[in-house]
Amino acid sequence: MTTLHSSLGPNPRLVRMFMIEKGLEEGRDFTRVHYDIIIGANRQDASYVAKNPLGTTPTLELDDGTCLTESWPICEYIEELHPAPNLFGETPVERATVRKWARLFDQEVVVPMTMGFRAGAGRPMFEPRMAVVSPEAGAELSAMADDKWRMFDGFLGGSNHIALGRFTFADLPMFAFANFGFTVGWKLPEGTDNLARFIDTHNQRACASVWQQAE
Ligand SMILES: N[C@@H](CCC(=O)N[C@@H](CS)C(=O)NCC(=O)O)C(=O)O
Repeated sequence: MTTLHSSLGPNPRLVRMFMIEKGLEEGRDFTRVHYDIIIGANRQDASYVAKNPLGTTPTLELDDGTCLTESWPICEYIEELHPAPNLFGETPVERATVRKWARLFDQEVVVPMTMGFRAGAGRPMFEPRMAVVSPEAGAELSAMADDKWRMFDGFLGGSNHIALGRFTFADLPMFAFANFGFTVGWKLPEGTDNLARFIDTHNQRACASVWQQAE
């Protein structure tokens, strides 16, 4: 059976949310292996690093042993196998639109937010395992990420969907990284009422349950 190698954190949880949205059930459609990333179990397990040389989660291991990594391409793979409900767009233009928003969010928010976290509150966990910028640079990156959260608040406006006016993949990274932030003491930047409403709305979805489960 397909195995999702997973852990705490926004990236594996993004894939788990996507699977729930696709109606895939743990135990029936895939198995899940959990790694304790707080203690670095993911990077100490040689058999896991053989599947994903970066040692990060998630990895989707297929029946034939192929290991897919990177949360977004894993979701696109799942979309191809399970086209309904459609979450990446029905037409080339729709797909380009969904990918545009996801890429913009990845580059403008996810990169500075995660680098800022690793240099700040996450430093004891990450410094032993990867290059981390100085605390001062980390604070600047976190402030840059907050500015870009404000930009996304503006893009959302009165909608609860960043792309296509309906629920798509592009909503999930925003929801996942906000929830990740909340678990590590981050708060929505001032003046992001649209984002607050967006999060409240998506908290009602079944997939939000991954943020309420102890792991
Ligand atoms: N770009 C990757 C990021 C993967 C990643 O950084 N995963 C985190 C969990 S959210 C992780 O494994 N952290 C523990 C570590 O780096 O040791 C993706 O989209 O899947």
